[in-house]
Amino acid sequence: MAKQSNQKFQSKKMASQAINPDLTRLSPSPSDDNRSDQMAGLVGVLPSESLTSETGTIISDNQNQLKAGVRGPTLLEDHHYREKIGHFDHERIPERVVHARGAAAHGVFQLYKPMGDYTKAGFLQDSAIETPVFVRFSTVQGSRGSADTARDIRGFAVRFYTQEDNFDLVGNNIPVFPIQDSIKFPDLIHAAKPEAHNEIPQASTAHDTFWDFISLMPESTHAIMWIMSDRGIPRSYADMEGFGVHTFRFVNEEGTSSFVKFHWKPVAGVHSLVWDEAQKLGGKDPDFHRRQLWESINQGTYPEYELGVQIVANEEEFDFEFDLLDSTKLIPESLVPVQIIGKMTLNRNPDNYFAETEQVAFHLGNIVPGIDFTNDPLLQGRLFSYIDTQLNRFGSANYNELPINQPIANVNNNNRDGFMRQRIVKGRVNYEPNSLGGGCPMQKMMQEGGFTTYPEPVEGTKVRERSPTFADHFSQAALFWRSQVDWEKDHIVNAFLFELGKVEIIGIRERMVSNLTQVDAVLAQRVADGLGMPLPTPPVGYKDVPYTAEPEMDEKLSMANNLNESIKGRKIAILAANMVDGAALELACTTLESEGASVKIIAPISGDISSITGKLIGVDHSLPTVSSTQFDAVFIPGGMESVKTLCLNSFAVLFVKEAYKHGKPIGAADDGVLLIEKAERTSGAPNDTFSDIGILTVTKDEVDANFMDQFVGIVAMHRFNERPDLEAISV
Ligand code: HDE
Repeated sequence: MAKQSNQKFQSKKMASQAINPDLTRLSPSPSDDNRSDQMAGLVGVLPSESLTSETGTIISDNQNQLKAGVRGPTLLEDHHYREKIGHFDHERIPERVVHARGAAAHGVFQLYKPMGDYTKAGFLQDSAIETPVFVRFSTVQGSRGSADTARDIRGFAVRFYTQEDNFDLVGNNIPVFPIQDSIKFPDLIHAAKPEAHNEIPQASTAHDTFWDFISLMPESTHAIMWIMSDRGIPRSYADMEGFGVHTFRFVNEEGTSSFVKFHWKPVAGVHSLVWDEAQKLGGKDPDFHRRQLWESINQGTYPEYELGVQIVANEEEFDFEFDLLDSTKLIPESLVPVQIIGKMTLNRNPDNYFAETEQVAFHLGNIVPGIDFTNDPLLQGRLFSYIDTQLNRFGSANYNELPINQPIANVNNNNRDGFMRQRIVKGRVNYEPNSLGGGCPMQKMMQEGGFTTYPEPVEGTKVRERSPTFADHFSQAALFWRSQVDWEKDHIVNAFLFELGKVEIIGIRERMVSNLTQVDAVLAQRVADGLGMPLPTPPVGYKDVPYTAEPEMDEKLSMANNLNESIKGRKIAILAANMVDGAALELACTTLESEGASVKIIAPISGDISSITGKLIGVDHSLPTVSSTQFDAVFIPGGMESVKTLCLNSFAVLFVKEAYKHGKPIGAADDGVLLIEKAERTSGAPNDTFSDIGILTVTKDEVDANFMDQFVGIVAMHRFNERPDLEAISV
C-alpha cells in the first residue's frame, strides 16, 4: 500500500517550524531595546558562526586542553580552558529563598476603560496604550527542580513596564495569605520547607513541622482552606486567578485616595487538577505547568487574564466586619463587585530562561504615581524583603541594570558604581544639591508628576501589637467552606486527610482538627473520622474571638461558578490503533481544533497507523510515553480492529479508567464504547459503577457534526467530579 501523506500531521509540523519568537512578538520588550543598543556596532564585525572567548578571540580547538604532548599533563597556560571552566563554575546564582521554581512569559496589557477618576497612574489613563508586561508564575515551597503540580500557593508576579517606572504587582493565585505580620514569614517558610534535619519532604507541606506551625497559628486557617481546595493544584497557569492580596491605594490627580484590591480573572475560567492526578503528574511530567505555558504560547493559544479592581472609598474603610489591612481576609465580591478594567495577554516566550525568568527581580517598591501602599503589616514588611533578597541573589546593587529589570522610564540619579555596573554615566557630578551640574538631576514636586505618597494622618504609640480588628480568624474560612459545592468540599476533606495523615505526631493532628471545629462542625467531624480519631475539643479561648456568619455565601469563591464555556487551550487525547474509523477520527480532530483545542493521536506505538480505508494517520505519542493525566478529555473512535487492539493494551485501558476517575469527559463512537466497558470491568469496582455523567457515546451512523458539538459541550465543562463512587475505582 502506498504511503499517503497525512495532511493533519504535516500541517502541524509546518506550523511549529514556522514559529519564530521574533515574529510572534506584539510589542518589543525593554530587554530587546537594550540588547539591540548593546549589539549595535558589533554585529557584522565577527562572523557570527565563529566560537570566541568572552572577549572575542576566535577559538580554534574546543575539544582538547592544552597539554605537554598528546599524553602529557595539562598546562596552566591554557587560558581558554580556564576561562571556560571558570565561567561554568560560576553559572548559578542562589535560587530564590521562596518561589524558586517558576516559569515566565512576556505579554501586553490593554486597558479597557480609563481609570482617571480613581488613579493618576499613567498606564491606567488611556485605553489606546498597550503596556508591555513580564509575568512569572511559581510555586512557593519547592526548589528550582521540584515538580510543578505540588499542592501549594502559586506566585503570580506581573511587571508592567510603564512610562513612569516598572509597576510590579507581585501577587498569588489565592486572595489571602497564611500570616498577618511579615515578621512571621521566616517561621512560616521554615515550617513549610523540607524539615531542617533531613531535608525531607521536597515541595510538600504534608509533614509535621508545617502542621505544627499552622495548628498553632489560627490566623492561617483561611489561607489553609484555599490551599487544601483544588485551587492549590491548578490545571495550568492559564486557568488560575491572580490576586494582589493586600489592599493598596489608588490616588487621583486631585489627591483623592480610595482603597483597591487587584484581581486577575483568567479568560479560560478557573480549572484545577485533582489530587491523584497532580501526584502522578509529579512523576510523569514534573514540568507540566511550565510546558503547557510554553507550548500554548508557541501554538498561539495565548493565556489571557482580565484585570479587575475592587474599589472602596476612603471614607468606607471601616464599613466591613473585617479590617481592610488584614491580608488573611478578602473582600467578598458579593459586598464589593470586581470591576473589569483591562486585559493581559501573554504572547511571547522568554528567549533565555536564566537571563529573564531567573534574573527578573520583582519588588513591591516598584510602584508608580497614582498607586500607593497601605499600612497592612504584611505589605509593609515585604517592602524591605524584596530589595534585600535581590542583593543576596545578585551580589550587587546593580540588578536593575539587567535587561529584564530595566525600566522603559528614564533613570537619572546619583547612585553609582558597585559590582557589575553597566551604565557609563558621564561627568563629575554625582551628588545633590550641586551647581556644577546645573542642579541636575533635580527632584520634582509631587504636583509636577513626582511619586505621591497619600498623606494619611498617622499617630500612635510605638507598640509591638496586633490590632484587635485582626482577631477574627475563622469567619471567612467558614464563608469559603460554605460557598463550595459538594465535590469541592469532598476534595478539601480529602486534602486534609492526606496532609494530616502524613503528620506523625498525633497532638498536631488534634490541634489542627480542633481549629477546624471553628470553621465548620461537619468539616471537623469528617476529618476526625477520616483520621480515625475522636473529635477534639474546640481551641482554648475561641469563645472570645469575634465571629460573623455574614455573608452566608459568596458564589465567586467556588470554582464551579468560575468556569468558561470555551475549550480553547484544552488538550484532547484520541486513542486509536490500526484499522481505526478514520472518518470519525478526522471529524473529531477538525471540530476540536477549530474550537481552539490541541488534539493528540495516541496509539500503541509511534509512527503511523492505518485507517479502515487504508489512509495513514500520524501518531503524536505512543501509549507508554503519556498518560491521561496530561490531557483534559479522551475520544475513542470506532473500528473494531483498532478497539480490539486497544482493549488488549493495558496502557489504553488505564488511560480511560484514569480519565474517568479524574472526572474527565470521555467520548466514544461505535465500537469505541468497548474500551470504556473494558475499563469499567477492570476498575475493581462493582459492575455498572461507571455512570454516564460526562460520557458521550454514539453509533457509527450518528457520528456527525451534531455529535461533535455535543462532545465539545462536555469538554467545555472540563470535569465531572460529581460522578458517584470515584473512590471505588482503582488506577
Ligand atoms: Fe513574597 N517573597 N514575601 N509574597 N513573593 C519573594 O522575593 C516575602 C508574600 C511573592 O517570581 C522573595 O525575589 C515576605 C505575599 C511572589 O520572582 C522574598 C513576605 C505575596 C514571589 C519574599 C512575603 C507574595 C515572592 C523571594 C511577607 C502575594 C516570587 C525571591 C510575609 C501577595 C516573585 C524574591 C518572582 C518572592 C518575601 C509574602 C508573593 C524573600 C517577607 C503576601 C509571587 O523577598
